[in-house]
Amino acid sequence: MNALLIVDVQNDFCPGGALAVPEGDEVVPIINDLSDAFDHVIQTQDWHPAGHQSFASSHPGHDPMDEIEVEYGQQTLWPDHCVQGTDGAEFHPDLNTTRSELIIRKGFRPEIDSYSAFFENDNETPTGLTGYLRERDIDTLFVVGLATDFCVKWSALDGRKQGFDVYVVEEATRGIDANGSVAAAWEEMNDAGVQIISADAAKTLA
Ligand code: VGL
Ligand code: ZN
Repeated sequence: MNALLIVDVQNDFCPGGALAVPEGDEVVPIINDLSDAFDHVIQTQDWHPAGHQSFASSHPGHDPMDEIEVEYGQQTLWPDHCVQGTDGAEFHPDLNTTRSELIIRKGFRPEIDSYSAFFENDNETPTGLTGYLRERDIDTLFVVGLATDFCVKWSALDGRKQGFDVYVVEEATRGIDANGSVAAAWEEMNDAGVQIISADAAKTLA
């Protein structure tokens, strides 16, 4: 059984937002079209408390995109984004969310960032998604959304790690692309057995 997993299609990741992904809003109509084709739709929502550890503003002397060492390893620092309860954390207003059966919020622990829909960035704190999918007999995920090189990539890789079949719909994602990170992300996903397909192909498999 298949599900569409819509990753972080939120105002802050779209043009005009705090951590805007170039052309991030262009995925919205493509995703809406896909949502209609799938029997099951799941979303993630980046959902940080103010003062989150991943925010550069929490580390005096640091700027967004700096890397720092934290308890669980390297952490990229970001502009303040997707703060709980703010407009930036809301889904893009044109995203059709009515068919979403589950919305996983992530990144709400002040000291741990969370890119993946499955695990936080310590690689061990689960979001609960694996259990949810197994209990519902969902074995195949079609991943779309933002950003290709962070939350989409880590969700796809962890999906494979957890034993799911994973497709990423290429034109339904956009990336931040720091130093070629989008090209590297496609390669990493491909190497992990993630299948990269078009929206048309995804619809025929839905
Ligand atoms: C994301 C950086 C920080 C993402 C979330 O959705 O890809 N990237 N928080
Ligand atoms: Zn975030």
